[in-house]
Amino acid sequence: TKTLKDAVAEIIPAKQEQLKKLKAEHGESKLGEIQLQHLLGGMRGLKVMLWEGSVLDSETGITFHGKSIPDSQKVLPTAADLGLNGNEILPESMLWLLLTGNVPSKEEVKNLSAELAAKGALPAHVEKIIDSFPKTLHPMTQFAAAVAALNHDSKFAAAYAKGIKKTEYWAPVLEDSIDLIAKLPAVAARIYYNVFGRGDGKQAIDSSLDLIGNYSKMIGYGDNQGMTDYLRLYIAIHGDHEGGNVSAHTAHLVGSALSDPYLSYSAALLGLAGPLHGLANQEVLGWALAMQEAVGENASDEQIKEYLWSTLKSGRVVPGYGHAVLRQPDPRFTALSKFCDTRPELRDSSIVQLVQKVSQVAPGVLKEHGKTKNPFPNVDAASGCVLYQYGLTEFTYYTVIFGISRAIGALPQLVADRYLGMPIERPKSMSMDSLEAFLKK
Ligand code: NMX
Ligand code: MLT
Repeated sequence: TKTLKDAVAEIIPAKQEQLKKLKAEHGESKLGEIQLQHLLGGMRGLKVMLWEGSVLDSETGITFHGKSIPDSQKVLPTAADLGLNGNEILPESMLWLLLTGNVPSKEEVKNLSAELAAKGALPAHVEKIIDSFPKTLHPMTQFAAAVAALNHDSKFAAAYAKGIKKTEYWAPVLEDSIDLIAKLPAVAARIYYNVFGRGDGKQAIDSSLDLIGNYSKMIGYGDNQGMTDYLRLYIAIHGDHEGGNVSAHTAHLVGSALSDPYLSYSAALLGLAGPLHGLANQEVLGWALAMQEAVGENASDEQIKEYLWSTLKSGRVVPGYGHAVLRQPDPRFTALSKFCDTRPELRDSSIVQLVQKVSQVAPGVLKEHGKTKNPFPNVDAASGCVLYQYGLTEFTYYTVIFGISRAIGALPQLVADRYLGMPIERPKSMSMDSLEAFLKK
């Protein structure tokens, strides 16, 4: 049985060779052309980043090292495989896949889970920082600040200060990444306790449980098997969405300055906190509840249409719909909806039913509206209503759960960036005057 560090070390020579060959054989090959509209349009579609863990296809959605969500559900070890309750993928299994490209054995996941539990406790200074925040400070701001403060103990920053060789950077970056992932549940649970007074404020880590089994227990859902299963699935499938999304891209950019994983991931969380990105899951719930309030529990299609139009006419976006890359319903939305179909407590929930109904009505309205390139639901359309139904009703907290997850995708790429020797990211920018001058030539 390998450790995760051994498994990463094992793939590095082949990855380095692959990069060397690509550079040597295709260094000057064209991957497309840059037009002015790209520069002005958020760089949509430009192939300008290396990202190993996953690739997003506009029609079929995300694959993790070539595996779709259903493929991953078939092969990745679950809680039951570790002798725990529950049949959903463990985020530890996804982390292993994203870091190495290989499916881990049950034993490997079990050992990784135990390592994460052993490393999960918070240093006293971070507990104090979280405890000192006003309850009115948004949970995502608290999350990012606490994660940045964890860099006090960064192994990479300490090794860099001592003059570690460039070829060895990846090992302390991996160590910091594992330490950080291990501590995210305790950070998130302490924020939940401090702001909302729910869960276990003492953050006790149970060494017999997996990462998210522990998290669920810490936020007060240890006895709710449905919620624990949901959190495992949610956190496993939100982990990676290729490199160009705001949070992953930010972690990669900040990491390219050799900022350690804590600083890089803290910056990523601040991007995730924007309403067009991760905060959309908070926005969806607020919006859906306001609709429920306005039109009652059993809204007709017509009432939903009217509500959608009132949102659009007021100049707001419909949260949970559209995507910068996807042009079909998000397979993560489909996976979460399937989860709801298998659980009577969710199938019969009025808020889950409303969200499902909206997903059938909204695409027609958004098509008629004619602006968005993708009228279909993204993952955020579905993720919050399940939390709400299970009693986690404080929706300003929802993006924190997304933030636990994204680490599982963004941090593996930081490790790859370091073993591949990726340089500092520094694209060329242009002013409008310099663009005009350039285009006149
Ligand atoms: N409701 C209303 N208008 C929309 C929507 C929507 N859901 N989605 C896109 N549009 C508009 C968009 O604002 C833009 O308008 P304008 O020309 O006036 O600036 C126009 O349609 C074209 O936008 P697109 O090219 O389709 O989308 P883009 O790639 O720029 O942005 C999102 C992608 C995801 C930011 C956008 O679809 C959106 O704002 N969706 C709602 C927020 C959301 O659900 N975000 C979560 C994304 C997933 N995540 O977890 O991060
Ligand atoms: C994500 O998971 O990061 C979102 O779907 C946004 C994106 O991919 O651009």
